[in-house]
Amino acid sequence: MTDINTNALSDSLLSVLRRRPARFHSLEALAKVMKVEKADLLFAIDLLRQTGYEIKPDSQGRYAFISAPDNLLAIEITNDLKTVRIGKTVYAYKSVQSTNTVAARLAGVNAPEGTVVIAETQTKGRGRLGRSWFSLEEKGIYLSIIIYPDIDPAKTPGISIMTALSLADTIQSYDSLDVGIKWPNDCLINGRKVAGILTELSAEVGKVHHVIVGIGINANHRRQDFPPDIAKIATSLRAEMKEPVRRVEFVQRFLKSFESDYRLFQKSGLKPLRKRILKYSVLLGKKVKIDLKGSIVTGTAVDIDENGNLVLDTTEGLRPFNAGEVSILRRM
Ligand code: BT5
Repeated sequence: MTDINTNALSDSLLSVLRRRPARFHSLEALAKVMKVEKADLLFAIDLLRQTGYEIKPDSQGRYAFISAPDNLLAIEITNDLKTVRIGKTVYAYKSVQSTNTVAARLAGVNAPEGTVVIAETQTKGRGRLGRSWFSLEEKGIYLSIIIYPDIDPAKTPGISIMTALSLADTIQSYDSLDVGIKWPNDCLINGRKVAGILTELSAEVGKVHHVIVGIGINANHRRQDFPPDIAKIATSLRAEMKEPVRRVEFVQRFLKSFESDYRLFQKSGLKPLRKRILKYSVLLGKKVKIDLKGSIVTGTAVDIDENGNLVLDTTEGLRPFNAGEVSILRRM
């Protein structure tokens, strides 16, 4: 696990400089305000610059904040984040095996609800059923949110589709991208996968201990950045928008959207979210097949119900499914 966090002094220096961007401050004034030595400040400035911050000196040796890097640093994500709980605590890493694994460990020691684990890359990023998630360094967004929903474990499948909704709203807020949700856990743009969700839980009968909501987003990948097998099915925000996206801003918008959907979900389940989910669903009205670990059922997708099940109209009537691999058979 490689850390990329700044330290407490550089963080507070940053927040002082940032209050007045592009304005120069003398080291003497900063040292006085912050009650530290000038030498420590020079060390902190150096650390911030190494992390990618543009901090400029003038001819009189005064310093000004110019710009922040688009690195997924804890201090950047929490800076001016408009949420109450989600993302208020952030653990940021350059590289981890899987953000879901780190988050599960933190949930085991009661990290606060809304804690986010985020990384620039994952060496063992995972999808469902032991599949892997391609986690290209510094191009994507790989994050996990820890939540402790006070709900029946049977309702937890709804969390994936709820998250897909928050993600779809965030993606659509860019350039009105034509995003869709493919039940149960994908966001697509023009039929290609731009993001996937992996929800993992710890529960016992009647009680959820914690849920880790893992989200992988292809943000700034160019088409040629994907290996051939994934290139066929994947896209990125950059490939669709024809320009890079600021990942920190995307994460902040997403956390805000997630917080508001999660609040509704905790109160009333998927009921208040269903209409919006259905609006994004790419399966509704389509003839599909669902692979249930070997047995295949075909039918027309007609609904996503209040438990997050996909409802198919089959030869045996309406049937709800709470998991499975779905593919569209033909357009209707
Ligand atoms: C998913 O699984 O779509 C869930 C992916 C969740 C990834 C996040 S990243 C942060 C957190 N930490 C983790 O370790 N995981 C979560 P699934 O529906 O099983 O889809 C996996 C399949 O998607 C693979 O078998 C590939 O075919 C394809 N795939 C892999 N990487 C991809 C990518 N970057 N973009 C699009 N498709 C990809």
